[in-house]
Amino acid sequence: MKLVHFSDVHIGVENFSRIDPDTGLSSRLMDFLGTLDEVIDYCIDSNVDLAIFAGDAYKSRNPSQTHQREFAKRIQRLSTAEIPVVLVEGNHDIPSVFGRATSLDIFKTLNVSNVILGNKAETHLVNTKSGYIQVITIPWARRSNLLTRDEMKGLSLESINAVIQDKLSTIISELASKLDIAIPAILASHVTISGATTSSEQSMMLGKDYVLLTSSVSLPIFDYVALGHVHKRQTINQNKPTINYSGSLERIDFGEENDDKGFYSIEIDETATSTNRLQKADFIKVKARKLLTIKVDVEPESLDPTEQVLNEISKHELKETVVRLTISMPNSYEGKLIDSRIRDALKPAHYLAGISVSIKGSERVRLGAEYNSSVSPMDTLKMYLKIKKIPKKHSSLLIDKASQIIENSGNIQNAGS
Ligand SMILES: [Mn+2]
Repeated sequence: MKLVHFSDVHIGVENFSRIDPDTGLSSRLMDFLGTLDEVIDYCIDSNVDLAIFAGDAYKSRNPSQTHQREFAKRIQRLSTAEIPVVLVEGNHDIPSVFGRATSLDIFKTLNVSNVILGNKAETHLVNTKSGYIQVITIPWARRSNLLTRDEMKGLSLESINAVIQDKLSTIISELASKLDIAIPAILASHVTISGATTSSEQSMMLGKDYVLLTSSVSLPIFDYVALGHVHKRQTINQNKPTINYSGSLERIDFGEENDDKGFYSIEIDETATSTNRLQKADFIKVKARKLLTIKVDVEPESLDPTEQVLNEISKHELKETVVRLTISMPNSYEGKLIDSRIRDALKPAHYLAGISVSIKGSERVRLGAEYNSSVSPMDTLKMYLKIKKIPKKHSSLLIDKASQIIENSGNIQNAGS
């Protein structure tokens, strides 16, 4: 039995984007759809028995119609190829307001064949070409689903998280205890597991998540545990059950510059006994957009700092990359860099994320369009005002005004972690 495990597609992340002149769409949307296509192509070409999507289809809880259409197109391809696909809801798929539809609900509403919606903690018995498999889905937990308002009263966020962790662990072990040991079983969840490592800049995640212990999910009845939410792909547990985060399909910020992106191809021997069904869990790389930091340390004896920077740039293949340049140099070279020549040399890149120059320990930031996607507009403004040495009474007035404008412009920031 062959399975594919992927997650964190995040359609709608459009940082480092150009507008594609042919389609009018953001080039980064094409990137995100392109890597998702690689997953779907693989599923169809290898005729897999089951695809597991471990959550976070979109960036926003309110994805645009275009984003929804493009995701649905790809799920439809699996459906038409008669490959069952389990869609586990992630935190980005679930609205914060109780009662509102999630962005994946539509597949259930339309009763799309071969699509199994993992919108609650339950066991699905999936009939595949190679026989039955049991899939326990544990979507991202809305607090209000696990705790009543009374239970939450007076509790700190930490205590609420502790209750959620407890309840989820109990739910998983109860569901697991009812599994049929004669049939392959996997757990698919969108969740943070303690011990998972994140990339250094994790702009899509915030620190307020509940966290499950590895022991809550590493139950021996599972042949494989397919996780989503953490964008860095990793193996949490090597032994039975193998527990993997497949990670996001695209790089979202420079913290992921050196991370491989892709999905897992799983092979389960459905005829083996429960103790050794898992045959293979191979990570398959996709062609995610490359992010590249070029660092130049201008030496005190350098004759021409611009030449040294250009020389360093020339060592890199810039085509198709999102590039950022960081230069550090002694203060004797201040004002000696020829900006236009440097920018010309960086032109072949898909996108210039920014140029920063630091002089003898003091940071001079030239604000590129998106020097660092994890820095919020407010922080960028504060940085700018500081660099420009704007007097405090003026800068606080500007910050006030800016925050009003940002608030009024609505939901331009991440819809959530
Ligand atoms: Mn997530």
